Amino acid sequence: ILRPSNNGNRYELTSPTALPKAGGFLWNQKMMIQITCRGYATAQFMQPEPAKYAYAPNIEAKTFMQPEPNYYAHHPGRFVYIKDLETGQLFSAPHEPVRATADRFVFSVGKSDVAWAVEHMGIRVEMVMGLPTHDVAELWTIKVTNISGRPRRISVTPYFPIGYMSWMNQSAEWNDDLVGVIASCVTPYQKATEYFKNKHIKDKTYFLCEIPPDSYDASQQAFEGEGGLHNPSGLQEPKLSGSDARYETPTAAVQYRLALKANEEREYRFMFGPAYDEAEVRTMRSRYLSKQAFVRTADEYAAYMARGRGCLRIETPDKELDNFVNNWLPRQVYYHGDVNRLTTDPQTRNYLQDNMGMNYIKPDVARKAFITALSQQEANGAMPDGILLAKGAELKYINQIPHTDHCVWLPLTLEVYLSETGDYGLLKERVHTENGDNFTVFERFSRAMDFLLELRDERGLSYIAQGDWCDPMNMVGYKGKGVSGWLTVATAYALNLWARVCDHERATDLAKHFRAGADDCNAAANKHLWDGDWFARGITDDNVTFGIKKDTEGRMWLNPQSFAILGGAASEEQISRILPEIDSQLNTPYGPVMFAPPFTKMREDVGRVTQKAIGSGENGAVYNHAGVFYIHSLYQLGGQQDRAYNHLRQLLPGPSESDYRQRGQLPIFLPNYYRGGWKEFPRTAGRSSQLFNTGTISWVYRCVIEGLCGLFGDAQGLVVRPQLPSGWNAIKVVREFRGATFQLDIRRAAVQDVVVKIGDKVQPEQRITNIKAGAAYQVVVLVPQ
Ligand code: CEZ
Repeated sequence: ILRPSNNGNRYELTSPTALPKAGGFLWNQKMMIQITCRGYATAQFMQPEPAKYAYAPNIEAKTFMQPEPNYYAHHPGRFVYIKDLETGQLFSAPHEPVRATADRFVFSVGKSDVAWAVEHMGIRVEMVMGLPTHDVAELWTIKVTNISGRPRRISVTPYFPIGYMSWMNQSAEWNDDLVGVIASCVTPYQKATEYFKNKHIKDKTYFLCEIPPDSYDASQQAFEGEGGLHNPSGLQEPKLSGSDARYETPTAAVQYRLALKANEEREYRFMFGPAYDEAEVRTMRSRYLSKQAFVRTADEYAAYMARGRGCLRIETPDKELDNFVNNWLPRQVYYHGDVNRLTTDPQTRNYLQDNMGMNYIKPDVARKAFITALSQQEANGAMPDGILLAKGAELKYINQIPHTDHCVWLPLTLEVYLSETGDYGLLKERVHTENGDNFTVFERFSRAMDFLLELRDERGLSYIAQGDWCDPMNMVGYKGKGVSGWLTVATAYALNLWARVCDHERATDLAKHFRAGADDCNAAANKHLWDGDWFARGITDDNVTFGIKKDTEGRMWLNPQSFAILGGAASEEQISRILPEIDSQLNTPYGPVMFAPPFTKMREDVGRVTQKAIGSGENGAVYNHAGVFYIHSLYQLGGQQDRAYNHLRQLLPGPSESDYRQRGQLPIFLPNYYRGGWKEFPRTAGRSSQLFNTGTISWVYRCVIEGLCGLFGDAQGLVVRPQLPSGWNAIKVVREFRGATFQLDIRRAAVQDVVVKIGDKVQPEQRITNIKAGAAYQVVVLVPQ
């Protein structure tokens, strides 16, 4: 049902029912579209807040991108009906709305387009969707071929529902001049002030045809009629009715009636998107809607995607992993760094981590992100809950809830910037904030670290307020006293990392100060949170320690363990107790769950995380972001290559067919979670959230590059310290680093410790120094058996 094609550049799914929610996604800096194998689509564009041009049939709540989307018959989608005019038989491509069983079905996701080939009733339908690089629009090619070996009379009816645009004003009509359906609305609002903002937004949706159709419908009701979407009334007539929509739900259905000889084919092009006015529609049409323009645009878009190809190529015994790492992982990292999840106020921790991944693709972008983030630092050194990226942007949704962890992410993500670029000059830049202060980056980091030190109670534990990394853990500390065990040990990790930078900058006293602070956090964690075999998750406002042995729900949590390893709270002896507990309490075939057992009812001193469905989201899912922190901690620890690789591999769907079916997702991205509840609800365990917005992704790239391949930079050069799983004898790696290319042949040999050779020359240390930009290095790396 599933296979890579075109050298791993595409993935093909040959059933519309085996993984019904599986899909692909395309984006540019202004828009994103996620489309399923069955043709359901969710598109958003920035103006500058996320907006839609194809809507649900009823009023949709405006919210952030949700996991596990549900699809239903009238969900927005892109479809084409094919009707045999002699027999009256009907099917639709890709699969919805008719849901006929096709003779052949191929859903093919590429990096820069999404395509289908569907054959049924002797007709082949090929659909391809692409995007421009700089504009908001979908470019569709629909090709129909008569493969029945005899002459046929058919109708071809693309159907792009527009949905319920607005309760104030919505309409649609055919426009002869523009050759398409133009739908118009007024974005609903009530405050007079909003009028002046809304005035400039794109309230039109267009569906344009390169070739004028024989008939059309612009009213959903007229098209669908009594027949329903399986057999719309409009298709039961000789032609579509030419309807308009007057404060009625708009749609775009256009029909071509064809007589095709055997093997004859027809190719059509369409455009779908938002516009401010008809003049803009006209401009878009002339810019894109032709064969030449489609070809040119596809090339440009492919070049845009190629700029996100990343810095690593691997050849290992695990072909599926290779495929993912070489083709799809950097693409998803690029998506995050390039568009910031299509929000104007990304959560600070997300913004920093998404940009962490960008260090491996375009370090300049990451550099700028530090400056942008720090320019919004508060006067007391705290980082805000979200970073405002557009003029007039506001903190929304979760960013209105006070979280206490944002400063932690500064040194964690800076570590990668410095190791990739060696650009310590960043630390000397001055950054001005609106509150009038003007400190260097270095000073700002120190202030943020001091803020974390301040943010602790008399025991030395970090306050949690209404959340830390875990957004919905909102009631542990809402009365002002509760503390986070995770944040306490994560603070130690951040302080230790920052102390190293202080060393490099010869700020010895500061280094000492921050190390002492880290030791203090770790001591407090050990005194108050060590439960004998693992660290507790926190202590509530009412002084109840949780995430401990005597808890029947939320007994053991993953994050405090990973960060206790990373930040030094856990001694070797403690680690030797923690790891087997993670194996036995948290691991599942789909990866470790974020905690176990999941909560079955509200715990008012922990918060709404306990109200989420069992095994979904933060309530004990295989929450990949938490999983990859653990993987990172294993690679940092060393000597844990098998555990680390095993968990790394679990992040990815497949390669067995049953695993693909269970997860329900193509191995072209990592979702934010897979369902947990492995013991409670095995039927749904492992199911993908399908949400490709996730902080996981930059850490996974980091773990592959720095952990598995062991190739990370420091002030002197490129350190080489691979951590191959014990089942592997050799791998080949191409790594781009500081402008040079390294071709590494890494294999086991009778050596005591890693040996690095360039050509025949054994290097004095496990590091390549004096790197020349533009040079290519052939490196042989011998690792112990
Ligand atoms: O949001 C993510 C956040 O973007 O949840 C992570 C957090 O670290 C990320 O910064 C863990 O909590 O209930 C909620 O509010 C959820 O927390 C979600 O918002 C979650 C979403 O599923 C979006 O990815």
